[in-house]
Amino acid sequence: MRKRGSARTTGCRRGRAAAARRSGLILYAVLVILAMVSLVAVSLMFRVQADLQAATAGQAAGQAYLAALSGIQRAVLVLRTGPDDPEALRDNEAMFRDQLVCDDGAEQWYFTVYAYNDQDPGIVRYGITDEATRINVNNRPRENRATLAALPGMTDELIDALIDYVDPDDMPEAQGAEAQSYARLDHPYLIANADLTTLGELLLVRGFDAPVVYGEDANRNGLLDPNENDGDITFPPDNTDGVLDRGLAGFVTTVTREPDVDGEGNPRINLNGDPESLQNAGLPDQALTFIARYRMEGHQFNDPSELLGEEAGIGPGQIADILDRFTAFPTGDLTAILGPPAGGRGMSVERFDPFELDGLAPESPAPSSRPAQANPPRAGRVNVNTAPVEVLAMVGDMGEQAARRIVEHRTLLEADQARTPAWLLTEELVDEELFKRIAPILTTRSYQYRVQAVGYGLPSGRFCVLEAVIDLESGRPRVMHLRQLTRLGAPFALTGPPQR
Ligand SMILES: [Ca+2]
Ligand SMILES: [Ca+2]
Ligand SMILES: [Ca+2]
Ligand SMILES: [Ca+2]
Repeated sequence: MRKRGSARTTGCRRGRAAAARRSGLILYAVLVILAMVSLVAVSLMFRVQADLQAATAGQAAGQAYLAALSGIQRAVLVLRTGPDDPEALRDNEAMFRDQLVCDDGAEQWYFTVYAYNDQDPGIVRYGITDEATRINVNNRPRENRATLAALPGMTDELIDALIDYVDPDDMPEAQGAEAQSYARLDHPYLIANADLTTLGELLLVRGFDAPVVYGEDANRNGLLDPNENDGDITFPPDNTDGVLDRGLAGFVTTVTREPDVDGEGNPRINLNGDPESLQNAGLPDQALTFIARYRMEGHQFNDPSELLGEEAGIGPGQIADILDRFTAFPTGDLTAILGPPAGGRGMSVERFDPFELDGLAPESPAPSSRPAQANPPRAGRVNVNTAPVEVLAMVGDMGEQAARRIVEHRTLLEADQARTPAWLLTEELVDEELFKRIAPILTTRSYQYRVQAVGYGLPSGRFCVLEAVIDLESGRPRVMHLRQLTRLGAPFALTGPPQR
């Protein structure tokens, strides 16, 4: 009995031990499963958190972009309401500085529109930049060589390379470089053979490197930052003279152009164009004779200011009207009319007599029967009514003295006088010779404006920097370029409006 009983007890013990082993196994399995589940949960949690962070960051970047875009929109608004009020555009804290866009509960979003301040280079101004206060490198670089040569850091070699980059031919200038030279580079590329569209495109022209184009202003904020005045210790290289070298970017543009129309909005008459419209333009006999002779000799006019002088009988008193109503751009079909160039055989009055000089009767000009055709837009000129001394001094290399006289005198002008650059001559600020040199590079109109805007959030400090060019040529402000400069860093400390 005992034996059977003890056998039963042993059997029971065995059963209990097996059950304990089983439940130990189950516990172990449950623990493993629990560990795995919590691992999955933790990794899922990390992922959700990362996604959330990414979404928040993306949203903040988007908000900063939109805040900066609001700054560009504000500039459009100011241009629409008052393009003729230079102070509203130049430095206007009430419209452009630390403007609140929205408060989303977590962040307050602002924008500031800023520009280089030529009157106090230590601080920015809160305004936009009239691009016609700069020299357009696309404006006939071959003819306007003297102006380009006056730019900082410019050399003959650079000018030749620039001419070749923009001219349509494949003939290199003396020190220039055409497509063949670029094809031989380690990393060859095609060149535009057309106008530069942006300042940055200058970097593609042989010899134009970042120090030439952007000077010491590596972050392009128009301010002298510590790394821009410490020599070679930190990027960029600089000369530690305490003055910001802005490179060509401080003086040059690629975006200016204007409709080639007179004060009343009619297309100007081309001195190289259709003889009939010239004949009917009410020019004095002597001027018509001069134009006819000049063109029969195979020349083309570069600018209507060439009529100034005894030969054409146009004096300072008439030049304002001439500059307003006339223009001079090359005409393709003129060569066809003229035949071979000057000195070539076959040039005769019989073959080309645009003005029928004998039968000319300017007293009773017959109205032109043809509808006026639009001229191509005139490539960027410098606005003599708005450009600073340092830029005017480079125009035709006129020098600082003449430029200073002009800038000092222009505040005294009547609105009507300021319509054409003729006032430089009538107010006796420049002589005839200098006038003829600078007139082809001067205008009295501005159509394009550059805007730099930073959008930023507080307290995060997240920001976005945008640069835009706004064009008024069509009558309505239009954004013609928009570029992100965020990767260059915040242009200055972004602290929000001063506490009141
Ligand atoms: Ca060429
Ligand atoms: Ca800087
Ligand atoms: Ca440096
Ligand atoms: Ca310097």
